[in-house]
Amino acid sequence: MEKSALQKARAAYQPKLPKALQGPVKAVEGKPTQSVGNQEEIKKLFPNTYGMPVVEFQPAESENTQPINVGIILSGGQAPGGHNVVCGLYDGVKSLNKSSKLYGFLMGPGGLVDHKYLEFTDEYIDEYRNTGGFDIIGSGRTKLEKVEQFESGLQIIRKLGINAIVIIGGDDSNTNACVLAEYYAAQKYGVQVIGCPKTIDGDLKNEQIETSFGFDTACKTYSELIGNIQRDCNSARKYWHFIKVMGRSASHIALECALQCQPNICLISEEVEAKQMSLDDVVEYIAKAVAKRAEDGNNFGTVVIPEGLIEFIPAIKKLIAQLNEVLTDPATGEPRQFASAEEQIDFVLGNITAENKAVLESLPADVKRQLCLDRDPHGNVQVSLIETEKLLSAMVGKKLAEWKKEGKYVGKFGTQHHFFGYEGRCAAPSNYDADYCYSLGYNASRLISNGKTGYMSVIRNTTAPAAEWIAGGVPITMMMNIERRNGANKPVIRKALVELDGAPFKYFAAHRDQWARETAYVYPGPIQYWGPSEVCDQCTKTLALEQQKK
Ligand code: FBP
Repeated sequence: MEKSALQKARAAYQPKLPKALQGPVKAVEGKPTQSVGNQEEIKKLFPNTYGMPVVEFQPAESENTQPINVGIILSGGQAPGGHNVVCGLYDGVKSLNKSSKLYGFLMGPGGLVDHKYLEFTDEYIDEYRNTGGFDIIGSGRTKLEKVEQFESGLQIIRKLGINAIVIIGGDDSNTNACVLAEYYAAQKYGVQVIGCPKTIDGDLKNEQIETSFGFDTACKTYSELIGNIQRDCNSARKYWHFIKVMGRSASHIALECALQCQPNICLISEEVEAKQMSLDDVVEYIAKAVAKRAEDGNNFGTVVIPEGLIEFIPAIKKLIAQLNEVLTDPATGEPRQFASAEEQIDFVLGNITAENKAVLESLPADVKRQLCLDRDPHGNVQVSLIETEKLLSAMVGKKLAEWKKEGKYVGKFGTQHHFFGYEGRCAAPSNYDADYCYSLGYNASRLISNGKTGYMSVIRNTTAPAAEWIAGGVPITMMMNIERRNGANKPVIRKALVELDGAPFKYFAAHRDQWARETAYVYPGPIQYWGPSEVCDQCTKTLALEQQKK
């Protein structure tokens, strides 16, 4: 594989490990744990993996050095640092015993079910150290939830003599990891399952998990791009840039980019919902800011939009909830099958309330179509396919034209549109993500050698220097509650949305009026890998603000 100069230099970077993982470890166990909600139901569903203690690793004189064979799976959307989790796990199992083996299942959870895999070697692993992407083994969104899949996976697990499976994924994939761990434990198969918190969206975090990996690098990449646009915007002074950023339902990415770049406007879906804002309220909020800046002679600006916004507008949220029910076959709990998109849309229109139908009909044709069509395998509306940035800018343009007719001064309104998502998911990991991911992978090897299953690999205290990071594991059941998904109540990991009383949002809310009127742009520039620590080793502003209060 040909390498760029940066890749070559970066390959030599040795990611940092917490002090506790630099030699033999012992597992120190806390008290029994409880799930975040619906304790009785979760306990019943996970009798073998419920209530286990939180584990923290501490340096020890010696440790269990039996060889272990591990299989790893990359699940869902790419996130910078995934390769380093694999490298950390590889180095971790080899450091226990040279004859340990690491297998990679290809193209996501489907690789386990279909027995598609490779065995990692030193040469293979070395090609991928500190690189972005998931191409080391590929990723996929196959949902691992059926007994047939677990049993099919077991055949290859037995054939390869695998002791444990590590699943690198977001909340949905880790929920599935927990179900798999419970199943293998209940069957007494002796196969351990460990999860790893991945997603650029930043919505897999809680009291125990400070951040999901990839969020740092993805936000820094988007912020570089937004900063570049802001500089262009401030140079030409003729466009309003509507910039949608990924993040699925949660607005963490939008908020972090706003904290880094200080755009004129940033919408936060969670606030839109809390304030019960309609689509028209959102449009009016933007249009007012545009008109105010026009009064100052500033016919330009930036608007950052979280991709899941549409799902949080209360009327649309209600509509989506009913669409999800209608699109699920109650007999099987599986998505209904249709011969064509048109047939699916007709079925939907014939089976929703008049109120929801009116909301659906009020939306532009392409948005309407996307809401009615298939969900991803985990039942999520594919919000990245909805062009909210274009929808909003068209509606703002219309509103301004109406105001102009009424004699108000609204200035000129020229627009540009951007969607930043795929641009950031495979970026070369920042030092933070390179170190964090390597530690998560290495740490997973110690959870396995200590006999744990149904745990998520966890590294905490990450705003401190890496040597002081705390390594350990958290039972996945601890993060679970029951939620309505695809027309049924399911045990799932609770998704972390932006907290309106949290420090990052409060900081943003305290400054946004000033940023809206003035041109207070910050241009963060590209991620730096070498140089002064204050340039190269900073975590996200979200994490820094969240940890400050503690
Ligand atoms: P995960 O939740 O699997 O980490 O994926 C994150 C994400 O990048 C979202 O931000 C986005 O909505 C979605 O994936 C896009 O999915 P796809 O890669 O299938 O187009």
